Order: sequence, then C-alpha cells, then structure tokens
Amino acid sequence: MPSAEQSAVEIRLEDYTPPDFLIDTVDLTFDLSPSQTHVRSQMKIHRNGVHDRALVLNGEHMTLLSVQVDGRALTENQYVLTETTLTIFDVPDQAHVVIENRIDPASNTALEGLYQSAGNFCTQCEPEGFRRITYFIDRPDVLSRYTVTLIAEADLYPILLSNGNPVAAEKCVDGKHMARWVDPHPKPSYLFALVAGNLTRITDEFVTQSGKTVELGIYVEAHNADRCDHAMASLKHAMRWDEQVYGREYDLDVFNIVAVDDFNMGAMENKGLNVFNSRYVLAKPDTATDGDYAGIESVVAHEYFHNWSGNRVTCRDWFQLSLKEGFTVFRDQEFSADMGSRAVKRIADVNLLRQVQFAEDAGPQAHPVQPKAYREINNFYTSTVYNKGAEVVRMLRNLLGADTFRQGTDLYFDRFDGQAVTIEDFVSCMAEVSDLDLAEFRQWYDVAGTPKLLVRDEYLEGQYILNIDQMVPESAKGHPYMLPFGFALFDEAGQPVLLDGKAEHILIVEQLSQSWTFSIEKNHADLLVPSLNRGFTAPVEVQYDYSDEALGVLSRADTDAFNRWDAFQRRIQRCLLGRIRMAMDVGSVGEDALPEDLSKAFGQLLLEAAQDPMFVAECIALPSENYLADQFDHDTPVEWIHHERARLRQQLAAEWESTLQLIYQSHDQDGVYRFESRAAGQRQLRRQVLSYLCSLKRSAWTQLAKEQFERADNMTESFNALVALNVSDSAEFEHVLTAFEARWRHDPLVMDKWFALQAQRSDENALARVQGLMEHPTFSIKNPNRVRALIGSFARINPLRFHDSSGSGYQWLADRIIELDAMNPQIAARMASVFNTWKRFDGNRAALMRAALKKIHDRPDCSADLAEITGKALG
Ligand code: 0A1
Ligand code: ZN
Repeated sequence: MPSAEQSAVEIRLEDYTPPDFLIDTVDLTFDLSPSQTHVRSQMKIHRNGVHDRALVLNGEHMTLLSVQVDGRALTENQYVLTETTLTIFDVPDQAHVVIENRIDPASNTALEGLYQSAGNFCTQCEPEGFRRITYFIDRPDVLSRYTVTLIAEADLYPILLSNGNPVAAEKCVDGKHMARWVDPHPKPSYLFALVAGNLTRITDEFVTQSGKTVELGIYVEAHNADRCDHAMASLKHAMRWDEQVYGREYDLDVFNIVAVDDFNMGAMENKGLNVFNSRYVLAKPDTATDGDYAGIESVVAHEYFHNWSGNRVTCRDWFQLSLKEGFTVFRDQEFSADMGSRAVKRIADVNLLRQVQFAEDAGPQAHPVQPKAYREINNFYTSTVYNKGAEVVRMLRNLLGADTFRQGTDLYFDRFDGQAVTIEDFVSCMAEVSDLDLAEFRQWYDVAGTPKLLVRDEYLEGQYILNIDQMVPESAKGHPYMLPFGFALFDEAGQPVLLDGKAEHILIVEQLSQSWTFSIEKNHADLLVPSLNRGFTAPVEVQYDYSDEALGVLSRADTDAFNRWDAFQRRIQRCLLGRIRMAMDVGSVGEDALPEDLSKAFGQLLLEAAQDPMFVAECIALPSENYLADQFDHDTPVEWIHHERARLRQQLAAEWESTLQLIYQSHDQDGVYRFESRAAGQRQLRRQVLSYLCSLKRSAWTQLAKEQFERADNMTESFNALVALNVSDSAEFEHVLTAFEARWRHDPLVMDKWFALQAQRSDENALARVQGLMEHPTFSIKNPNRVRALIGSFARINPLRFHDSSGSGYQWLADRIIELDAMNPQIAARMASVFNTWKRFDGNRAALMRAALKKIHDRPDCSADLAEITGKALG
C-alpha cells in the first residue's frame, strides 16, 4: 500500500492559477530557542480578484498557537488545520491576519526551514521551506515586504541577521537582545532568511557605479576568520562584473554572506543575506585546492548574480525554475571565463554537461528544461534545469549576438522588475529586440532528450557542401530544433580554408535536414576537415565520420581551443571503446600496442605545455570511467572499462616517460601560492603528469609524489600528490594518507577530500574501507558534505567496486539511503539517482540494482522525495 508521503499529488504546469490572496506586508517576530522557537506573523493580505474562496495557508511540521483576523481571535470552528494547510473561512477582502506558532529547529535534520548548524540558527526556504517556519502562501508569485524582528539570548547568539537593511538593535531584559531588519524590496517567501549565532564578521565595502557604498560582511565561526579573503575578493569582482557586463547595480545598504557547515546544496541567494555551504566560502592556500578556489569564485558570483536574475525578477511558479537558474548559471560561467581561461572554463562546463546532463537526459529522470509536472519540486534542482538551461541561454546569446542579447536582458530586467514571471517572458524579450522568430526555439525548453546531428559533407571543384540531419528525441514528435552551429574548415596541413571568404561561420540550423554550399578558394583534392559545433555552440551530439587522421589535424591545428580538446578526446575515446569492446569479446584485457597517431598527438600536446599548461592538462586527462560507461546502452562492462583505461594510461606514460618527467620538473613553482590562471594551470598539469608517471608503478615516481606531498606548502600540490599515488597502490600511498589524516583530522572540510579519495580507491577492499570510515570520528551521516564525500564518492566515482557483481555495493548503499531518508529526504533522493542506470547493466547486476531500488521504494515511510526518484527509476 502506498504511504501518505508516497502518494504526494502531481503538480502540473497547465494547472497554474494565480493566488487567491496576496500578502502585501509581513511582520515576523522570532523568539529563538533551539527546541521551542516562537514565531509571530502579522500579515496584511488582500483578495486577488473577485471570488469567495477561503484563505489557504501552507504550513508543515509546526504547532499552531493562535489565529487572529482583524484583531479577533478565531475559534477552532473558524478554520481547518491539516498536516500541510491552515484554511481560514470568511476572510474580508482586505485583512490583517496574525498567527502565532512554535517550531523545533534543533530536531530539524532535513535542513529545510529553520534549523541549527554548529549550534547557530539558520534557514533554507527555497523552494518550500518557509512553510516549515510559519503559515504562509508559500509560492513564488506572492511577493511581500518583510520586516523581521529577532530575539535571542545575547551571549549565545550575539549575531542576528535577516534580509534587507538593519534598522534597530537593542538589549532586552533577561539577557536577551533583539535586532530588526527591513527589506524594502517585495520578495517571495523562498528568499526569506534569518541567521542567529556566535559568528565572526569579516568586513569590506564596495562602491557601486552610481557611487553608493555597500557594506559587505562574511560571517563565519571564529576559527575560520582567516579563510574568507578569496570569497570576499570574488564577491567584489562579481559585483563589478555585473555592473560592467549587464549594467546591474546592487540595491541594499548591506550584503551579507554566512557560512554554515550543514547545508543541502551549494548556497542560497536569499535577498541581502546569502547562506552558503561553508565549502563554498572557506579557503586558504594550505586547506583549499585550486578547484576549491574556482568553486568559491563561481558560487559566490552565482548567488550574487541572482540578486537580479532571480530576486528582482523572480519566477511565477517552480516550473519556471530555469528562468533564474539557467540564466544565472550562464552568467556565472561567463564571469569565471572572464576571470580565468575562457577555453578551459568552456571545456569544464561542457564536460560536466556531457557527463551529468546528457546522462540524466538519457535516463528515467529525463525532463525538459521547463518540466511540465512534478511531485516533489526539490527533485528538480537538476543538471537539466541548471546546466542545459544555461546552454539554452547561451544559444540565445549566440543567435542574437552579444549586443542584441544585452538589449534583451535590459528589456527583461526593466520590464519585469519586481514581478514573478515566466520563461516565455524572457524569450519574448529576446525575440522583441532581435528580428528572430524564436517560436521554434521554445522546443529547447519543452522537450527532454539530447538531439543528435548527423553531419555529412562533400566537395566538388571550388565548392564545399555541408549537410546536417537532425535526429530529434521521440517527444519532439519530429519537430526540428533551432540552434546556432559554429563551423570552420581546415586542410590537411591544418590551415583554415576560407568558406565564402570567411574563416568561421555560425550557421542557424532549423530544419530536420539542411544543407549549405560554400565556395572555397583552392581546389583541395586532399583531406578537408570540418570543425563542427565550435565552442560547443549547441548542446547536441554531433556525429561525423572523422578519420583518425582528421582528428589529428583538429587536435593539432583547430583555432577553436574547445574543438582541439574535443578532437583529441574523441580520438582517445575511439581507441578506448574499441579496446573495451574487444576485451568484452575476448574476455581478457588487450595487448595491442599504442596507436601511433594517438601517441604522436599526445606528444605534440605535451610540447605545448609551457605555452598553455592548463589547456594541455585538460587535453591529456582521460575520459572518466563513468563517461565511457555512458557510451554503452546494455551490458556495461565496468571491469573492462577500468582495466583498459588504466592500460592506455600506462602505455602513454611509458612512451612519453622522459618528456613527462621534464614537464613535471619545469613546471615546479617557487614563491607563495596564488590562485591565478597560469600558476593553477601549472599545478594542474603537474597533477596529470604525475598521475601518468605513477601509473608506471616505479618507485622513482612514487617517491617523487611522496616528496611533492612532503614539500608542498599548499593543499593543491599536497592533495595532487595523493591523487597521483592513488593510481599506484604503493607503500608511499599508505604513508601519505596517514600523514594527511594526522594533520587534518580536526578539519572536516579538508577531511572530505581524504574521505572522497579513499572512497574512490579501486582495490578489492573498497567497500570494507568505506564501511570502516563511516566510524571515523570526523564522519557524520547527518552532515551532507560528509555523506557526499564518502558515500557519494563510492557510489558515483568508484564504478568498479560499487558495481561489484555480488551486489554488495548496491545493498550497502540501499541501506544507507534508507538510513538517510529518515533524516534528510533531499539528500537520500539525490543519492538514489545512482541506481537510474540499472537497465544498462547485465542481467545479474540489473536485477540486483532493481532489487535495491525496490527495497528503498517499497517502504511505507519512504519520503515523497525519494519515492519520486525511485519510482521513476523502477519505471
Ligand atoms: N537557488 C540555489 C540553490 C538551492 C536550492 C535549494 C536549496 O535547498 C533545498 C538550496 C539551494 C542556487 O541556485 O544556488
Ligand atoms: Zn542558482
């Protein structure tokens, strides 16, 4: 029998209706205490339209104390209270509603609503957490002006923060104090936040383009005060960038960021008071890697950019989530590209899209960028909504050109400022400022799945003909997509071939089958190599019958760095997939030699190491085991993938050993650590090179890694040594692991790296080791970061051991998910998505994965979050 939770109703976009009532102002008073926080809410509401329906407020997991309408206390027959709603009858068209309720933050392990982290109070309201704080019309199209008064014990919670500007603070009797905040900008409830705690404040200021001074604050636990510089610098860069690139200025007197250790996601853009997972704030050279620094830069910017794309202009309903998320991810991607290496940033973003979003789009959780129905909106904070959504905005930018796109965003921000709007509104602004008909473009928002483009070409004398056929997903019902398609042509020597006199074209693809004829200057009797979808202008899979030689030309000479990388990766992938298929047939790892052209291309890339170390590091990184696995739609050969990938690494390392050694040495850095593009590129290159060398399992190289670990004065170099040693199962590895733990065992964020690395070790003891680490004093199943680091890394990044044919990995994970579900359904649901791929495995594994899914799903108390994911996965 399905439980009450599991039968959560489906919400459909087509059923949208405007709210029956609007809330003009809300005045909230919190008397904070861990298990009995008292909330008083005074709302001025008015009826929206002409109707006689009752006022229905959302409210969950709390105790109602009293309800008043226009000064009169309601008796129990004047309202109806259920587990999720409070319905008040006979409300006048305009009314003053006062509600008092009690909540229990200390026992809130779901980390939605008001909860405690490290003894401090904080909130997470997006998407539907506010209804766990007080009774409210908790939907994004109800915009209200908030006044918030916080009362708490002064010595335990000296800092009291909320949205907007501070307007009052005073001592109360009995050791308490109070602070009042007023947010002048109407906002939806999901942007509400409060923080109360014992925190240290790092301050700075920013002068906006119109000359207003904004006070900036980052609040952290006292012992982390020396880890905020990078987040603060990133914030100031982001504020300036948004002025310069989008003309958007900040609009309050203060901007605060608070770092909390227990947080379900990365961070949250609450108006004027961003709350962050501490991993996206805290960094200093000896605790954070270059990757951490880059992550902080982009998440700080992302949340800041939401102030316009999300807060000033917000979403009408949660089906419009990508309106704010796709656009904001696009904005943060471009910001990071401007701060560092544009090409490398594009490679990283596309890599993520292909590995995560393409996989999502090909599996049971596939949904359009604008979903049409959901049961639990928490499950729709997905790579499709975020990353594919960003690609769709990028395509608009590419179709319109940067200047017209900017006109479109100006129009959008101006026209809809202070409103809750739809994706359609955004696209209409883009159509209005350009002369493009974007009606067909809408399909990108409406249809799930990744389109494939089949490309063919031919050349006759003086002419080059390009044909593109679209293979659209079934749900597109044969309708073509509209997309920009970057295109250029090279000859055998890697020289650009002018097409109609131009080196590069952005074609608009909009028919199921289309062809273009270009005049080309010379008569190229030999090889002509097209460079397709340059810069990944559209989120599609491109199929073209490249010869190995043609890929060699592109990886050597393409003037688009992204496509150079892509060409080399395609060559590696072709080699690996061929070998994996052969191993499957023969039943053993191959013995064939390294293909000469691949080796040569690898060597050529190494020659460029000094010029652009970061780019070379990206190129020589082998495709992940998961990405290779995604290329199989049945009988995924996890073992052969693992072994053949390792064999190719060893072959390349053996062939280029001395060059790799030279590169390693010549990119050694002295001087203090700085997070800056070239230096980070060199460190990344040394990481790759050292991993290749250590794969040879020669003590000269494992010693070198150990020395790197011992000499390192920054986390990037010390952790990279661990990563390199992890491919070598050497005595040195055990040694550095122990040393790392001894140094960092009291620093959970740093220990997450150690947990994650061990969870990824592919030896036979992997599962037992992970089980053992669950008992480690730094581990806690209540903390989402620890769970992701240890349990998540094993399930996601250790396919060889997670997919052990005994099913031990599956069973163990299913039990952990069940354990998590009782505490934090959001995290449990996210973990469960590793089972999505069950149909792509052999009969034995598929049956075992399915059994694990059923065990999770068929419990009467399975949460709605988890039931939706497992239900879809079971199909
Ligand atoms: N809007 C945030 C993401 C976010 C979503 C849900 C959360 O809790 C359930 C927390 C954060 C962002 O895009 O950064
Ligand atoms: Zn966001």
